[in-house]
Amino acid sequence: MKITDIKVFVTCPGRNFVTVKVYTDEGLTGVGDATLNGRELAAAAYLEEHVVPCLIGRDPRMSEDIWHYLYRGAYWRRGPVTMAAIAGIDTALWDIKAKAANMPLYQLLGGASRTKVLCYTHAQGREIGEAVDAVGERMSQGYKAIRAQVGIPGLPDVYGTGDGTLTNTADDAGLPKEEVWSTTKYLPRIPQLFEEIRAAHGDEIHLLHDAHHRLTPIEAARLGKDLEPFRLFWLEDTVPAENQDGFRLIRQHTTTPLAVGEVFNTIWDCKQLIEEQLIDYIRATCVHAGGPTALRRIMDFAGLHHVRTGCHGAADMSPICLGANLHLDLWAPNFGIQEYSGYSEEMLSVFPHAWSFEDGYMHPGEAVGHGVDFDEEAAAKHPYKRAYLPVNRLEDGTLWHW
Ligand code: CS2
Ligand code: MG
Repeated sequence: MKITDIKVFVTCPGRNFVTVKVYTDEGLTGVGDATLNGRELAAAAYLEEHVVPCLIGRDPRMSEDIWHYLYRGAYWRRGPVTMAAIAGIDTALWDIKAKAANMPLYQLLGGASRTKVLCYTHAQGREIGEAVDAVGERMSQGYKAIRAQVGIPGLPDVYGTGDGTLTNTADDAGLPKEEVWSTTKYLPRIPQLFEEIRAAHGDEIHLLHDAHHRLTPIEAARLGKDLEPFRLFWLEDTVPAENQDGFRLIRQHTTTPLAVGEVFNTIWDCKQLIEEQLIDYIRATCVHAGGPTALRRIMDFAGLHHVRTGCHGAADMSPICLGANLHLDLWAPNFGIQEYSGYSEEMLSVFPHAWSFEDGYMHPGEAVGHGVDFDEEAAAKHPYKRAYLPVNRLEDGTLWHW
């Protein structure tokens, strides 16, 4: 079998997605997600200008060799753009391989280790009461695990309290929106939030929270301790994780489970965190971590160290990434949970899919391949629209972590 063509599509059905489509001389095609929120055209150009010419004529079944050709062969290894581009190709090749084998991708990985995939979704509110009600609404939709976020008095915009659709964000000039942050105002508010959620909804519902990289290790330790009575499923992205050592101090102070990794793009970003069991869940996801070839290595490495998977699944990775994640989730012996923040009907119109949601669980479906397709005609109706993730500053103007 040979690759005859590779096309890269950038479409914007409510937010931008980058899709790779690989064509073969046997008529099989595969699709992959290469979306990099706020830098979509960088990933698309990397693919079109530097990757596609090298792959025409190669055997698409040689996904391992092609992965290393693109990783080692680039010389300039790692990084979000490179790894999202590799992910798009790799996911498409696994799609083709599973189609050629006439089976769903999870069967190719080793079969199902469970009958369904526990997922979690988002609930938020500017006021605690609103967030408590939003958790109740999600519970009525069948979710067994819910991430709760809340506005902070005195701060106009706070991560996770927007309209929740994560559509394209930019200011009126089409540039990054600027938000304001205060950890001092944030820290006392979050235990209040979870005290009221537990009081309203009991102890059974799994609760999660995302600090979105904004704390120092000792602040994260404080928050983890303060949240212990509410038995969170996990506290996510407490501190920026370039310094993996930073988690050692948090670990020493709290038993609240820790999750990190949605921004990681190779196993090297989390090797120490996993080896030293400084975290409980690894959030690496197909599109940012280099595709199924790389993600299953991270999953297996995590499994050696009591670390479970918690793939990132916000709406800024396409339904293709979610679909591929679900196959890895169904297979992985150390599966933990899958994020599913949902997609609009407009987004789903571009990505016909076999995955399903029922009563708080998902399943990738039994379609051959990863079970997600790309409707080129529908995509053409939604041209790319430049957008950015927000930028965050402290109240004194210091550029901070968003
Ligand atoms: C968030 C993401 O879902 C999450 O855990 O951290 O929604 C994140 O804000 C976006 O993926 C950034 O593009
Ligand atoms: Mg997050």
